[in-house]
Amino acid sequence: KVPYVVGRKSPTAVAINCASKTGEWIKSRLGAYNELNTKHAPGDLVTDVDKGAEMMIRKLILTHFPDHTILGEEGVAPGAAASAEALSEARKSEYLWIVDPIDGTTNFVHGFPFFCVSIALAYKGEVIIGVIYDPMRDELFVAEKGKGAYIHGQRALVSKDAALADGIVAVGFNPDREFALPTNMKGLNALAGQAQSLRAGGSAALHLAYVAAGRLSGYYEVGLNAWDIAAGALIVAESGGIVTDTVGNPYDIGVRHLVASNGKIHKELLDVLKSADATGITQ
Ligand code: 2AM
Ligand code: CA
Ligand code: CA
Ligand code: CA
Repeated sequence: KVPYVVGRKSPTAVAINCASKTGEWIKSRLGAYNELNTKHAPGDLVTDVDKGAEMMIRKLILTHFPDHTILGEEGVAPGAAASAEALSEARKSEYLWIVDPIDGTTNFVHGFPFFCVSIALAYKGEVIIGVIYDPMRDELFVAEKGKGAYIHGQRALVSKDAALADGIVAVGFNPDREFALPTNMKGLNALAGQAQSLRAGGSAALHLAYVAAGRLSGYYEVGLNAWDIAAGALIVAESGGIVTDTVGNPYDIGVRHLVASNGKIHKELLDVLKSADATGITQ
């Protein structure tokens, strides 16, 4: 049982408020952003809207929970991952918010309407709340540990597809051209002959929300970060799905190579990635 402090606003309400307010603002900045040069990787973009959105979220969270810790993508060096030290600190901190202010920045920059705000709350390293908001469709995905996942108040459930061949699987094109992209391409190639169809929308968090909603039967990508996954992983699990790393270990905030599915196709998905040498993990 999570010992919430009595008399405080519920963290779920704060997360929902943060995600929807920030999402509305992001939408209002479509086509009116300034691109900031990170020079990290050619495909790794960041704008003033990413930074501004993260500041809005931080401010709102700290107004209600001044003693909580926040791990946000724009709070680390450009292109940096959530470091091992940051994650080990995170596991120790009682309440840790894991925030991606815009997941799908490349889409946002080009006006491709597939991006979202992703906010998770972890208690001693375990995700207990996940909220994803898609401002272009006004879709709000919310999960609380043990209480199910909801899309605007309607129960979210994963798809019934029993085999890879029955559904759509999403993949990602991480901008890291040394390791992640080539690995993902191997996975993509192998899945192409197995899944009914493939998609790559460019937002890890929305892919996870779509697995939870039963629109995708699975999603695979290596080279992600804690903030891409945390909220979506809980939302998938609470919708009846399964989230693991690419070799089948259970989800944890340190996982970067991800497989999420409706559960029924999970083993098949892991097997295809293993035989294609596309897990990104050497065992
Ligand atoms: P972002 O838009 O928040 O940066 C697309 O494959 C996914 O990869 C998106 O969720 C995107 O998140 C993420 N992504 C973008 N650049 C990345 C990087 N340098 N390392 C890891 N993930 C990245
Ligand atoms: Ca980014
Ligand atoms: Ca992201
Ligand atoms: Ca981001």
